[in-house]
Amino acid sequence: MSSKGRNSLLITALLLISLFFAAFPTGADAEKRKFKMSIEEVTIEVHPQLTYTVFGFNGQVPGPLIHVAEGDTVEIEVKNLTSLPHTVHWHGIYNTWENDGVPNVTQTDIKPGDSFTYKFVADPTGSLWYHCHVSVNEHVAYRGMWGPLIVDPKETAPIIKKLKPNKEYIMMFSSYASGWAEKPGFGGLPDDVPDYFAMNGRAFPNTQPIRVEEGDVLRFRLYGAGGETHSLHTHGHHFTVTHKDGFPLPAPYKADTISVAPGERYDIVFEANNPGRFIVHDHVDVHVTNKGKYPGGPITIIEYEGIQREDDWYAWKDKVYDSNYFYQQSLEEGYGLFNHDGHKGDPVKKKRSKRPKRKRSK
Ligand SMILES: [Cu+2]
Repeated sequence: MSSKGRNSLLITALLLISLFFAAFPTGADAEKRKFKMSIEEVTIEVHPQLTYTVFGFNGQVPGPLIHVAEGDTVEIEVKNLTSLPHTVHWHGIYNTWENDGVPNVTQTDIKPGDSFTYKFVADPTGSLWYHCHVSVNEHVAYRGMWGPLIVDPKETAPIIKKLKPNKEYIMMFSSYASGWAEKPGFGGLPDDVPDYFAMNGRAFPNTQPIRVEEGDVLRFRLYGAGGETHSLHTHGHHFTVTHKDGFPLPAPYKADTISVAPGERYDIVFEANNPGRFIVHDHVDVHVTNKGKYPGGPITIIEYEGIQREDDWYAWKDKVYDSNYFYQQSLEEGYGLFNHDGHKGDPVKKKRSKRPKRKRSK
């Protein structure tokens, strides 16, 4: 055979092989994914007037985004670097009981300095999450011990195929009672009155805008991460509620306000079709205050490209923009565990305790 003939035979063979793999996926899409997380005691600036001590996964609030595909085998080693015990519950996962993360029910708590490795298969799909299950009234409600776990389905839900969102945002709601800010290990009592309310751990103006172009289709994944019910309202836009707790709704419905109770998740989708600047906020009126002062709390603003932001009265005219505050960029980076520097806290400044002077005995 001529070398020309051999070459064309080789090319045909390669073409056939690649066609075969394109037509018949090999089943290699269910991956084994191994991650490591630490739990760290840090402080975050919730608001210029409120610095709060938290137990952050990888030292941040929200914790890192864990993004996997349906059927993946996930293994996560969690190391506790704080001075109190914790566990991790994988909220929404059809888990084995030994990996469910409940102290004194499925495991002993993870003591300071110790580690525990959780294993599960990513099933079912959707907007799931993880959180501590020790002293949840304090650790989950006030100390930021939660993060998003997104499991992509093999088959996209019909409503998502129809609406085709091209930008996704994770919004986790919680609150703080400022009296417990510097007292980790305490707080979360029935008579607490939370006085700061937050979206991804921070209260307006420390929250961030959502910058869009006309024609973008936005998907918000809303989480009731703390102890309060929040009621999200979008000005200038109504949305379609597509998922509840990760499950696609049999009958998606339209709304402009949606209540998100503790533990719940809703996915909502809408088109950016009304250029301007529009507030998106918690409609529980007392929540849009910081220590009783309006405006504050869970507020963001949809800012369209092409709309100037220079009005000197505009609250965010000088905003230092963090484009990954809602994990919008991380969500586009495929699968893995994604930290975000903007969510990281600072090391706790230990107050110097004066040591009592020892009396020297001669
Ligand atoms: Cu904990």
